[in-house]
Amino acid sequence: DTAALEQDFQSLVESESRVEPRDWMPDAYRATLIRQIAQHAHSEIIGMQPEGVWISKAPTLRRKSVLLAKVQDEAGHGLYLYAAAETLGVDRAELTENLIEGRQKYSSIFNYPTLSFADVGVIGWLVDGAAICNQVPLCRASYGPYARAMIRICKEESFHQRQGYELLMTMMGGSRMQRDSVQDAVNRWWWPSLMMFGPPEGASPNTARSMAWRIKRHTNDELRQRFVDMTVPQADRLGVELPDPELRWNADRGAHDFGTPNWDELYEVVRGRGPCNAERIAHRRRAHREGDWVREAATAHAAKRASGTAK
Ligand code: FAQ
Repeated sequence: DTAALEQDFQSLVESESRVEPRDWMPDAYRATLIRQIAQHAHSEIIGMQPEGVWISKAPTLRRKSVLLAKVQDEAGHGLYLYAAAETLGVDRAELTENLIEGRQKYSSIFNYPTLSFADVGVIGWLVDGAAICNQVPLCRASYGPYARAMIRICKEESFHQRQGYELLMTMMGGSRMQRDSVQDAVNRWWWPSLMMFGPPEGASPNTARSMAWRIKRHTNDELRQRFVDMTVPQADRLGVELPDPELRWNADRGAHDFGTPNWDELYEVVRGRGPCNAERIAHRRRAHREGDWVREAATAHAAKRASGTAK
């Protein structure tokens, strides 16, 4: 019966065994994974837009090729993740429809505009830095296909984070205008980066169950704290200020105290009312419709091959 199956399933995840696609799993576990993996995949795909607009405006050929490679990696991450979601019985076409019809979420962070080239560096440093903090524990998620996708993604995110930091180091060694533009980008991206980790304890309905299932390993607040502690020395080294007057080392806790993000802003952005939500979805919808003919041609070609009539 289901209760016994659930019991066995819980023992399996608690023994740190991986759950594989053909194994029995509770419906709610499957639904939670589809939700999280789909949101994650959509984030990677929508996440190509803020930086993508700077590819044609990059200041040198070197910066252009690095940025192009990074944005292509994000497309690849989206594809690994859609493939992982497909092992749970959904298909990518359906997930894409859910995204462009606004039925599924993607990370709040990609609804902010990129106003200068310094934003490219700050996204690499802070946004990829936050993504790494959140995703390294997901390499041990109980669902095998998701955990394995995460290992590869985290390696690439580390490169992304370093390219951002290196770009900012270069700009901080440049003119006054360049340094100011880095500080301005840090001021705009700091709080939204903290919000990426999700709502705080008490306002995060999924955490307890996802932790019991060993999908998540830490609460949103624990990972946010880890990110702050990791980032403060990097900011010092870079010579930028993090825009939080309450940020200070707390020797008793062995961690930094910091201010409270504006949670109302996070909820507004998640509900679709952030600065760029409409633009991001409109762009994605247009790109998808413009690709209709490619999908039709590929499907027709596959059918011809299957029937042996392809040249
Ligand atoms: N934005 O109960 P919880 C990247 C939603 S990194 C939007 O705490 P959970 C790399 C949440 O989904 C970014 N929605 O939920 C890159 C839930 O929605 P529901 C993507 C948010 O799942 C870098 C509700 O609020 N990374 O793309 C946000 O336990 C640079 C309640 O929240 C991932 O997706 C938010 N910030 O924890 C690409 C990592 N926070 O139930 C390009 C995998 C929460 O209504 C350039 N995901 N929500 O459907 C996770 O680790 C988790 O899903 C969390 C949320 C931590 C995001």
